[in-house]
Amino acid sequence: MMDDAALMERLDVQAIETPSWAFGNTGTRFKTFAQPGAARTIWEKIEDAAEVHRMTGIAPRIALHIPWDRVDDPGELARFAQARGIGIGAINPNLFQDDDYRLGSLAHPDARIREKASAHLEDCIAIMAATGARDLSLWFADGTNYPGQDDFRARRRRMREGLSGCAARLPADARILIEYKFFEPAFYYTDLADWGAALAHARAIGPKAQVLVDLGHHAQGANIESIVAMLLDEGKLGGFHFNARRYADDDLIVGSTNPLELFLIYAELVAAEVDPQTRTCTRGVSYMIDQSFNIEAKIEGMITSILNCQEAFAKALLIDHAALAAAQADGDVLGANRIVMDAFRTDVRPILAAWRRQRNLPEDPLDAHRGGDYLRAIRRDRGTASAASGYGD
Ligand code: PSV
Ligand code: MN
Ligand code: MN
Repeated sequence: MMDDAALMERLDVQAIETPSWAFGNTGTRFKTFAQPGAARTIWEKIEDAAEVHRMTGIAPRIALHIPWDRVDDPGELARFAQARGIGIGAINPNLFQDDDYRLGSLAHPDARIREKASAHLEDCIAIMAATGARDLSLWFADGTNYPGQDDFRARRRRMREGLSGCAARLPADARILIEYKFFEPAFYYTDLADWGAALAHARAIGPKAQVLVDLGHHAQGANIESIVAMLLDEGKLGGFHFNARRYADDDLIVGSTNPLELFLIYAELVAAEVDPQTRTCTRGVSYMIDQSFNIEAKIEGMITSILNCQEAFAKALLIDHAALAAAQADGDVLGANRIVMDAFRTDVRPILAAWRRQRNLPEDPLDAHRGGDYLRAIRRDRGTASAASGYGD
């Protein structure tokens, strides 16, 4: 069992990226509700991400989506972020909102469209090189809607070729994270529908490719923590997109409806660190939020998400692994379960408050933000920008 001092030290290493797209006026395809003070530009999104980091101490990078984020001079952007205490996180190319991508991007039947998609990936790689970003986070809308529309194996080979070419162009120490999603926007067949499809590509490509797990991208009831354990064991877990889902790809606040799932995921990460066979596999894992806030206050939503991750991690650190191994070896079904659930049920809020106090962070980040000068200033200075017509616009 971990004592308080050791727990606090472990909490220091946690870092979660915030996504630029959560700070602007994004919503659903039905309606986007504009909010006073919502960020209008990438510069303002960086300012907001810096506020989240100031309040929580564990959100030191902002992930970008290209070209939702207009990046004319990536070096300048990185310096702007650095001056505000944060760095540039994963670069997310957008290969799904161009008329040319009607039949896909890297898996498109027409070589000219595949080349266009690869050229966009190269542009994103240039942004990585200029900003020091380590991860190129790849999600594809590629798929088909009807049987016979295209050839599964041919599409898979085109996807493999495109991904391999992309990985080969990465800067040293950078990697592609291959994100899967079981449906949408294609409904009959999705080129990267599950961890198996992503893992097969990542293994074939080698050390520069890993798998990204987005919590919203699985069928109802899927055991995501076991997928995490398996990918760690394969040395192929690259990162997370945290959110909460009930029906589809809901992108709601992580831990709001799925606190146990989030805890069990962190429990697998902690367990893999305790295990000498997988210890090194946990080191490179990236943690990111992939959410958008429509009816809730955006910066508050992000602070809440980050704090939910911190709480889940702290609880996972409390699991008594020696006792758990003994109960498992004894076949003590409910004894083992109780050890895990005891950690989940522990109220870690006092120790997290103490952790913040010791690090000169606000003891209650949400209250501090609500009552702070930053929120007042952005509401006053930014006004209410007109809401975009769709997600991410
Ligand atoms: C797709 O549903 C996804 O999860 C991908 O990560 C995109 O880049 C992101 O959402 C956009 O919010
Ligand atoms: Mn995602
Ligand atoms: Mn998603």
